[in-house]
Amino acid sequence: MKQTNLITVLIVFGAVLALHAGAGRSPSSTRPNILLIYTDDVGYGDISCQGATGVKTPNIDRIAREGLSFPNGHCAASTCTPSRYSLLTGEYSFRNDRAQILQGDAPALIKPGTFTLADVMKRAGYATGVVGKWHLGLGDGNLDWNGDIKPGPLEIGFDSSFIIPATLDRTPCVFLDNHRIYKLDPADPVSVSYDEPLREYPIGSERPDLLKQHPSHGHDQTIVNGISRIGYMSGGKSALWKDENIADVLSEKACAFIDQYRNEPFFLYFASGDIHVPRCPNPRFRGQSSMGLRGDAIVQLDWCVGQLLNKLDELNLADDTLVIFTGDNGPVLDDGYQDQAVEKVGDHRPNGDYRGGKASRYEGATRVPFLVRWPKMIGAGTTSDALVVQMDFAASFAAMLGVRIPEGECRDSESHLGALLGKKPDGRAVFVEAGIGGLTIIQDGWKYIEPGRITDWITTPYEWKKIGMSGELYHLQEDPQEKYNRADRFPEKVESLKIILQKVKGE
Ligand code: NG6
Ligand code: CA
Repeated sequence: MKQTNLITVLIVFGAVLALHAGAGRSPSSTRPNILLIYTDDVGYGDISCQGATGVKTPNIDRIAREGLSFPNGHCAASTCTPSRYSLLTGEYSFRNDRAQILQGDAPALIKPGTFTLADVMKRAGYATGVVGKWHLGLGDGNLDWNGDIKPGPLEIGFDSSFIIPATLDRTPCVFLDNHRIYKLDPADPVSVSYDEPLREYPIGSERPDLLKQHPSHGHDQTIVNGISRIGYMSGGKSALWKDENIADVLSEKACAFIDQYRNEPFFLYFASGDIHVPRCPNPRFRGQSSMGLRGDAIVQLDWCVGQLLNKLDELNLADDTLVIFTGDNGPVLDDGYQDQAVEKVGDHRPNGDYRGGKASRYEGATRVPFLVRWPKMIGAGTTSDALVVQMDFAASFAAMLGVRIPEGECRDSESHLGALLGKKPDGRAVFVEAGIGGLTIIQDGWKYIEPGRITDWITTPYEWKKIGMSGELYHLQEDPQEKYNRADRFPEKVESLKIILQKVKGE
């Protein structure tokens, strides 16, 4: 861990640290609960407080109105698994070759013994929980889905977990309650395969007549709930999820966690399945946006956020809870199902004014909604231009809570607590982002995209172009939309950013 500016943070938050020594178990103005609401594929412009036109998000907007918005807030990567890897480990995903979009039967990516964001919170005495999408692999390579499914979240710092193993579009389509499949009948064991077809349930490519939502690319294997997925599965009939009810189940579990730990500080990582494909919101949200299923899934997500905020209000915990609303990567329209996301987007701009989205390396890939509310510490309705990144939560919360991160762990996480709480105007100086096709480095408003393929489409199949040997260079303040590649005009800038990138990589 690098502790840049730790001294300043200590001065600003001296009181926090001093008071911490005498803090008791209950949440307080020095040890707030942390509710991290993490979305899937929600773009910068997909929320109404950031310009959405096709959908209204009053509950998400409430976080912004009562808290702090970071227009320059980033996830670490342009797809799910590497972003979540960096969020939890405080380490760049390029340091681990396996940190790529995982199948549903992939072994655990984060090995037990790794010190994670959840460990930071646990070491500070918090109750830690995860509810929602995992997508970081499970088991040690020899997984029996009908026994104890581990290692997983419980082996890397979470006290409790209720998760979707991979993503909504991948088998197995069941929830895991701690180590076990939720509602599994032992007489009907689950098998999962990503190679050999399992034929107990129909397969999308063979029985398209059974589908209620058709794929546009891939997604034609086992059919569960009228939707064909990536991967095969058999068994577990009593445990299969119904897509329309997932948001209800997850928000209920999250609220139950908050209820249970109302009297002690808690850390809840709530990873919503929305708005990843297949978009299949509950019928009560249908038609609530002008954008069809993709917009209606945003309405559902907003409803979930409302459930959580209401729960905090009901328990009188809002003042002592730091709520973060952010997500794993930029937006995509068609992502493999014919859900009319492209046809119905209208003038709504999922990536705001930025270029690119999911899978890209332009700003739309990682510049995601990033809102923070903590009424006792943060001014309502404020905005900060600081470059803040999710990978820094580990070191920042460790600094806030007086937790020492073991040597060599969370190695890329920097404490920027002052920036995250709106007390300091500057955040990170240097940040490296992982996209499909290569890396990108940001420093002092300059951005260098290394050679490799890149897309600025926000619909699949992506159209890729090749970035030549000199890479691409943009000045984000002057050209936030990345229209003018300045690599040829400023070769010395390109060189200096390349050198910093090599240093970060350890080359
Ligand atoms: C892609 C899938 C896409 C989505 C993505 C992962 C196809 C054609 N596309 O390979 O549908 O699952 O992986 O999304 O299969 S993520 O948000 O979890 O990274
Ligand atoms: Ca995602």
